[in-house]
Amino acid sequence: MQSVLPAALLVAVLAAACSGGGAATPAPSATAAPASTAAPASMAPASPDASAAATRIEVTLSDQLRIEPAAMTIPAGVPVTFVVTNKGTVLHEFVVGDQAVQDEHEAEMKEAGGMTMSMDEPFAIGVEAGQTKELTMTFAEPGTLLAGCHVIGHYLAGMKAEVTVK
Ligand SMILES: [Cu+2]
Repeated sequence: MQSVLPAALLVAVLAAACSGGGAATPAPSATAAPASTAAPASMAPASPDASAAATRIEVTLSDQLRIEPAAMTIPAGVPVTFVVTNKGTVLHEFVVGDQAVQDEHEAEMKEAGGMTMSMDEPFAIGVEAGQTKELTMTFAEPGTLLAGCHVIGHYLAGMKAEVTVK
């Protein structure tokens, strides 16, 4: 009796091991398939570097209340880093978003009595005079956006740029 149970267990274990092994074999090959699709994915570490280089955009802010370039085109679906330099002598902002975002931020700045942002947001940075800061964003969809500075009076004076995502 005692030997029967272990034997039955052994058979069960063997059966399980067999069927399990059979099932497990497709499993590694199934993970091997993603692994071979991971070959493009393992190329991905290289392509972020390449695309990161390709999607760094140098931007300058100036006391002439201009954002240069005034029009920029960036790719959708990959991280884009704006390298923003304030060449002026006062603080400027770089706020990226559609018209609604710009209007909202303009209103916030007015409400705050012209107090500049104390902290950066995922879509906006304040850049002190003479400094360079980076803002990295990924735009899921093609479209036309704006970049603007909302230090009081700047946006209305034309401190904005067109950002085309495609
Ligand atoms: Cu400004």
